[in-house]
Amino acid sequence: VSTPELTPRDLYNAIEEALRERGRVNVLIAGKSGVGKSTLVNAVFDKQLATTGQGRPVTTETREISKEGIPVHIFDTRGLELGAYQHIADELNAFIRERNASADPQQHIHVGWVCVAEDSRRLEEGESAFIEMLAGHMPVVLVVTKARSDNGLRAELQRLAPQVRNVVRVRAIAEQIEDFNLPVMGLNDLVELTMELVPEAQRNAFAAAQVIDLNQRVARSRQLVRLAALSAGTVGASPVPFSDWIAIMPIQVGMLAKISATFGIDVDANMLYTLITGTAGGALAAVVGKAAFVQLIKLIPGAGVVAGGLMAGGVALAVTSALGEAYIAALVALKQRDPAGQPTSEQLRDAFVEQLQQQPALRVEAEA
Ligand SMILES: Nc1nc2c(ncn2[C@@H]2O[C@H](COP(=O)(O)OP(=O)(O)OP(=O)(O)O)[C@@H](O)[C@H]2O)c(=O)[nH]1
Ligand SMILES: [Mg+2]
Repeated sequence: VSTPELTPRDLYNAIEEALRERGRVNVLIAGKSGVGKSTLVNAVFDKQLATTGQGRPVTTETREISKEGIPVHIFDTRGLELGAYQHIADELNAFIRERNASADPQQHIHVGWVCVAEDSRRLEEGESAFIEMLAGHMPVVLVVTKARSDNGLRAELQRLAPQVRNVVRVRAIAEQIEDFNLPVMGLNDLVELTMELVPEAQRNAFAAAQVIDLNQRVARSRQLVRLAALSAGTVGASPVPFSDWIAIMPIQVGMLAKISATFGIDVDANMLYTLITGTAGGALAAVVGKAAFVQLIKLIPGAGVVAGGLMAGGVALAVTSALGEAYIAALVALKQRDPAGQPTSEQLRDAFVEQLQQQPALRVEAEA
């Protein structure tokens, strides 16, 4: 029993209500050519936005369809045609992967609608495989299009495609068969069901985007570390072994400042200077202090008293690099604990010290 049809206005209000605080929802519609994907998109938006037709495949490439004021975007796709089935499925898979690789969760595809025409009375192997692929990315609704008579097909599809969240029968355009008027049906059900899946889909997208976002920040930060380590190495290669520790400090403070900014963490110069000089905590001073420096020089093969001045360049590079890596690891740990939060200077120091102790290049003090 389907619910009585609401007016398009009601539909929009319901969508808006459901989405007010959730941002945009991206729906991907897929299925064999001619099952009525584009027609369904038009029916949902109550407007001719997508080209439809009979005879030959109509939609030739993925099109993002949206309507002013509605935060739902539907990606109408090229039909899975006989002969090019796998090719098109792979293309769609690549498209989804690309969208879902964005650090912005609003760009991800959140929900999938896989369409099967009711008259086909079949779920083919290719369609099952496609559903399985899609369900690996997002919640999927199986849409039975051009609904006329169910005859147990819906239940059968539910059994055949256990990965889908629901099977919904729709009729996107009214039909007259003999003396019977078959009105548009199922659109509300489909939209309502989809909206129920949105919080979960958005959460997934948000979590995935956060990981991507974090990875991107790490990659950018690593680049900063490489640059800083190189300049520290150059400065450190000057022939005065220990005065250069002072000389490379500004490079290291600058590096930490830039990494902080990359992670969107507010730190002031004092906080960073304290982190580097270690006056905030004895543990830090012990780890990166001069004692460790001396030990490091001893550890480097071929380094002796004479080579000391020269090797300091390599040491400065190694220490700066280790400092940077430890700082990145600390920020990742803090972000994973509290993605939106700003760490206090104590939290920052504790996380940093913890990571410093795990850096092989800096572990000399403890082992010596
Ligand atoms: N009777 C009836 N016909 C429909 C319905 N939905 C779609 N059609 C018809 O089916 C034909 C194909 O519809 P499209 O929406 O173009 O199909 P499509 O899935 O987008 O096809 P491709 O773009 O080729 O992949 C058109 O002639 C539509 O009018 C429906 O609910 N009832
Ligand atoms: Mg189409």
